[in-house]
Amino acid sequence: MTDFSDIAPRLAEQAIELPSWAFGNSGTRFKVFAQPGVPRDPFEKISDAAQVHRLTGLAPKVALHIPWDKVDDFGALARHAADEGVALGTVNSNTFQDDDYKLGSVTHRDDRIRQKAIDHHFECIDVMNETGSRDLKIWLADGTNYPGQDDVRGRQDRLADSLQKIYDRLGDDQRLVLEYKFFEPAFYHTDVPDWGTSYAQVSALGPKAMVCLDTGHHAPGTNIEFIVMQLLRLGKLGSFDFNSRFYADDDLIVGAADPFQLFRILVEVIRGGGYGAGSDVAFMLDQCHNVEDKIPGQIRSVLNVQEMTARALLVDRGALDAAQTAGDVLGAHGILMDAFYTDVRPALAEWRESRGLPADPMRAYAESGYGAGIAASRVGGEQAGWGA
Ligand code: LRH
Ligand code: MN
Ligand code: MN
Repeated sequence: MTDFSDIAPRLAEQAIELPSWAFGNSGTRFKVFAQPGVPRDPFEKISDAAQVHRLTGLAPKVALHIPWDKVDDFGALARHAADEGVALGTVNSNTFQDDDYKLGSVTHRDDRIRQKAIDHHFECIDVMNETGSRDLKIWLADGTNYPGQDDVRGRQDRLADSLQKIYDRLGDDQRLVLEYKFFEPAFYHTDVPDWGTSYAQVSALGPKAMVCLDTGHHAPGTNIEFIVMQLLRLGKLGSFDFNSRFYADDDLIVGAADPFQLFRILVEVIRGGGYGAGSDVAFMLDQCHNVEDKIPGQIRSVLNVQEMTARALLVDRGALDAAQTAGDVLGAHGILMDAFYTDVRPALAEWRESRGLPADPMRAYAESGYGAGIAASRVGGEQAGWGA
């Protein structure tokens, strides 16, 4: 087996982007439970995200969602982030909360509405120019509920045309990542339902367009690590939205529902060159913390990714290749499982301490008093949440 000391240097290459919306109030369509101390504006969301990075060293960037995180001065938001020791990351567009988009946004038959959706993406690129963000992430709620409701071919053609217009606005160092999802809010068909559709659309655009894989956006039982392998092989895996799910798009803490799946995904990421220095794959979280505390929820999440990354790095590649070449089915499987079953937590605690980080970031947060501080100071005012 590979030794922890062999992989330790590679752990320093890990960088996970936090979603600003994980820090706001969120819930289901049944109830949003308000939590004390929740940020009242994007500046406070960034401050909370910075706590996660301070205690783990794993989360140097925060992804924004427009218009949820709209501010008058994005330069000031970027400077605030820098003061807090983090940077602004991916900019997410939002064409799913406007009455005009009931029947579609960039796929809409009405040119006025379609142009409005394209213009929103231009506005997001303007934000990226101010924040220094590299990636524009597009997830579309576009789809239909009933067979015959619309011409799905025409929608696909308008999607291609709209994406081209958005793509043409990107700067040389900017990228577009197109996220797919197989259902919801539309239930009959979705215009970007799967990685194949996303791949076909971004391939037609050019080298600055990539696929975003949200782990919660697949049918149950889908072999997600195979998709990871294929997109890396094709050079088109732009980013992850990590979360975990039991049933649908649950947006629960990554690695909570199925740690073994997260391990298998990370094994393919590493195998395909998608991890660490020299890789352009963005590792984002896309989660909501409806009943648990938000900052510890994010700390737990990045630690889960780190633990599974360490285990995936521990796979003895040489021995695995030899077993696979020899046709040793159970031997090869056993080599993978040896890495998966290795408890890396004590070694990671030591590794953290050696870098001046708390051995146990969850406990360090609980003892820091930060949670009580924001609960006391952020009283009154409108609290920002998912969709606010
Ligand atoms: C859609 C999605 C997408 C959105 C986010 C809030 O389900 O995964 O990434 O931007 O949720
Ligand atoms: Mn997502
Ligand atoms: Mn989602």
